Formats: sequence, C-alpha cells, structure tokens
Amino acid sequence: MRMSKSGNGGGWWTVESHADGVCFDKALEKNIPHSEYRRVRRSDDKGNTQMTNTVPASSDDRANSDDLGAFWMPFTANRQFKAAPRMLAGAEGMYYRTPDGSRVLDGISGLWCVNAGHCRPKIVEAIRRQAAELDFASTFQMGHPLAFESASRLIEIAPPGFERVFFTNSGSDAVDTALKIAIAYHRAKGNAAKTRLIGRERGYHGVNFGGTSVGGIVGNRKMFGPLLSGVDHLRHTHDLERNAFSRGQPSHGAELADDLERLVALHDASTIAAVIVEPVACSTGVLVPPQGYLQRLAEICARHDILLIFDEVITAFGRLGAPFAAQHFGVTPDIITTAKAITNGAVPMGAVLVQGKIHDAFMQGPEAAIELFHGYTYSGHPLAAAACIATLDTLQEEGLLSRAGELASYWEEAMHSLKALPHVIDIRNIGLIGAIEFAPIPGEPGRRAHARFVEALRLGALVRATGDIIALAPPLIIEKPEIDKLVDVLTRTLLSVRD
Ligand code: PXG
Ligand code: PLP
Repeated sequence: MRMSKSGNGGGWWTVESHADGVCFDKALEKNIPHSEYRRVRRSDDKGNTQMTNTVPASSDDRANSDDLGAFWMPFTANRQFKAAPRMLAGAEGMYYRTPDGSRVLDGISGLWCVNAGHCRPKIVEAIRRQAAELDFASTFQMGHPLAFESASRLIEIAPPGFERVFFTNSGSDAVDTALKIAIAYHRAKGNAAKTRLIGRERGYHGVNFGGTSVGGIVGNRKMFGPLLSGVDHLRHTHDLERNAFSRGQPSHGAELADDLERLVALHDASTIAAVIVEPVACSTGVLVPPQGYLQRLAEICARHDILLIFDEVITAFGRLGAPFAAQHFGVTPDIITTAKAITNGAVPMGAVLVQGKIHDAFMQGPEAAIELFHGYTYSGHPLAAAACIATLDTLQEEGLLSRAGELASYWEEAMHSLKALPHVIDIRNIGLIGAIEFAPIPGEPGRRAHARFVEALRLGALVRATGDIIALAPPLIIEKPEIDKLVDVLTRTLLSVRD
C-alpha cells in the first residue's frame, strides 16, 4: 500500500492508491478487495437507513440509485469509505445520531461549523419560515431586507473600522473574493502594479484557484498545474523542536513574520497587493501563532501598504472566545474572510468583511456605474441570510461568543492530560480548539491519526484526522462533563490502537 501527501480531507496525508488492491480499515482486517465491495442502503419502516454489503459492483450497478457509487465524495478516500461507510442520520445539540441509533459526541462541530450546536430551534425555524416566505431573490440590482440586515449584524460584532460585507457561498468563494478585492483596491487607488499575493506554507484557503494558489498544502496544489502566477509564500510557524506541548500561543517564532521582509526585498512592495493568513491555521493541524507573530506581520504589512487578510473561516464566531480571532489577538487586519459558523453550518454562506477605506476606494466615478464586477447568484441568499441572523441571535443570547474564553483553561488541562499517551509528540490548544500530533509511521504518513479517528468514532466521538494530527473543536455549548467524555474516549482510543 502506498501512502502519499495529499489533500486535507481524510487527512492532510492520506491514501493515494492501494497497490495491493485492498482497502485498509475494516476491509483490511478481513482482507477483502475493495472491488468486491458494494454497499446498499436499506430503509426500515421508521426511515432509518442501514448499509449492507452485497454482490460485487459492476458498471450496470452504477445507475442504481440505492448504492453509494454516484456520489464522488470530497476530500475522501472514496474506495476506502465505500468499503466501510461511516454514516450519520440525525443531530441535536452536542450529538450526532447514526443510522443504527447510537449517539456520537461531536468533537469537531461537524467540520468546524456548528458553533451553537446542532439543529438549534431558532435557526431551524428561521430557515423554515424563510423558505416559505421568500425562497430566492437576486441581489444583482435588486434587494431583499434580510441580506442588508445580516450584513449590519455582522458589522455590529466586527473589529473596529470594518464597515462593509460582501456575501459569498462558501469560505473558498470568500477567499477568492477577498484576493480580487485586494488587487482591485490597489488599482482603484492608482497602484495598479500591486498585484502579487502572499500566502503561507501549510495555509488552507479553500479550493478555488485563488485559494489553492495562496494555500500551502502540497497535496491540494500539486495536481492542478501552475495555478495563479505572482504568488509567493511565507514560511509556516510550526516548530516542534522549540514549541512542543506549548499551552496556548507558543513562545518562539515571532521572528518568522520577518519572512515577509524577505519577499518584499525580492519582489518590492510596489508589486505586492496582500498577505493572507489564518490567524490559527486549523486545517493543517492547528498551528497556533507564536506570541507576537501576528502583531509583527500586521506592522510589516502596514509599513509597505500591503493589505492584511485574516482568513477566519474557522476562527470566527466565538471559536477563540471573541466574535473574531482579530479581536482575540488584538490585531486588526484590512479584510476578514469567513463562512461555516456564520449560519451555524445550516445553509451555505460565506462573507468578506472590509475596512471602510477599502469600500470607499471603489465608490468613485459615476453613480450609475457598477463599482465591483464580481458576485455570486446566491450572494446574500434569503435562506442563508435568515440562518445568519438567527445564528447571531442564538450565539449572542446564549453568551456563546465569549464562552470559549471561559472554558479555555479547562479545555487546555483536558487536552494536555493526553500528553503521556503512546506516540503523542505534541498537544496544542487555543480557545476551544485542540490538536494531538502523533509521530508518523515511517512510509505511512497519516495512517496513525486515521486509525485513531476510526476508533474514536467506534467509541462514540467524532474528531478530525488531518495528517498525523487529530484536531478538535467542539460546539461552544459543550459542558465540562462532555469535555471529560471526549477526553475519556480519546484516552481509550490512544491506549487501544497500538501501532
Ligand atoms: N479558509 C479556511 C481558513 C478554511 O478553514 C476554507 C477557507 C474554505 O471554506 P469552504 O467553505 O469552501 O470549505 C476553509 C475550510 C479540515 C477542513 O479538515 C477545513 C475546512 C474545510 C474542510 C475540511 O480541517 N476549512
Ligand atoms: N456558469 C454559468 C454558465 C452561469 O450562468 C453562472 C451564473 O450565472 C455561473 C457559472 C456562476 O454561478 P454562481 O453565480 O452560482 O457562482
């Protein structure tokens, strides 16, 4: 079996091919070739679904709507998954329910989205009501009230100076929108040569061409040709030698922000439009910024008139104990991208928040002229806008925007209690985010975390495997006994999976 560095799904490192034709996981235990597997969904009279193995798949079967063949799953080892599917059927609060009725504690908020917990009544009701009231209305030369209201509500909780919101469908769209706005901003200011974009090694900024280009995960990049030109990358901040088992922000590495000066010296500031970083790089395994790093990066950007974009697709909406990570770290960027928890994961939506000066730069020329030739059919979609407002209501009414701060020290202790377990080489934490890094098995990167993800699920907790790291980010409604339960499942998992 050959392993290779690839996407961020199923692991930053994941299986690329099965040279022996056998899927690992459960199929491996039984030594069953994946080609002989086909799963069929059966529903009982209560509507519960169950997966059953049946006859070998053939091309004739592909049209069968009951099998798992048609859905090409994102960031997933499709053949491995379909040989041993992991299905969810329902959710409420902190828990998922599987088709056979067992409860799974959600340790990763779905996929870093469900900050207020699952199926919250106010959000469900807002979406239901909106679907019946106004299903769709364009925001191109038209409007509907909730799009404006949701933008205003976001500005109310945004850091100082943020005045405008551009809506998108996802985090990937938010990133590409932000990069385009940055280049167009400098052009509007008369600096048309400022077009270069700087990302960071190990950064994740979604999967559109712009985000892939500024992203720094090799598996996400290598299959897609030359990508955007005029892009460069800062060094990442991961430093196990100096910072392993840091609690919260590590002490070493602020000087890595000076890497931007190297790129300025190489390209000249007059050619650089923007730097984009995740305040905490989550997808790549929770890289917490060293103390002083973000401040230093912001200072260098300001000195060279380079826009600083914080990609807060994961870190916004209370994850660190403040509405945005920018407020938590006390660093104000020029642009913020966000998505995911903006609707509590219930309806796709992303947003780009910009400082007043950026929007102002576009408001020139005749009033009848379109100022920014950019937008999505679903920018400010009524269902998404309704879900966004209801999400903000829920987060604010329940004090969830600050709750991660209140739980952070309990969470930190809980995470670091796993320190001595087998193969653990680092534990990281900030706000209600955690990560456990394992020593990789030589030649089989990612296998260790994947095996533990599968076992934790069997024991009743959903976590995320990325590379040789298990990432955690529970809904912000989590109670201390549930943190204990998560730690208990992880402890048993790390003790029982030996290799
Ligand atoms: N930027 C950041 C910082 C993200 O975390 C995106 C952009 C893209 O958002 P969309 O909505 O287009 O997926 C993300 C998304 C993981 C994982 O394994 C993380 C994301 C998505 C899928 C998996 O940690 N983050
Ligand atoms: N492709 C075609 C042919 C379209 O007509 C459109 C939108 O009108 C798009 C792509 C973009 O779709 P969206 O606005 O949902 O991003």
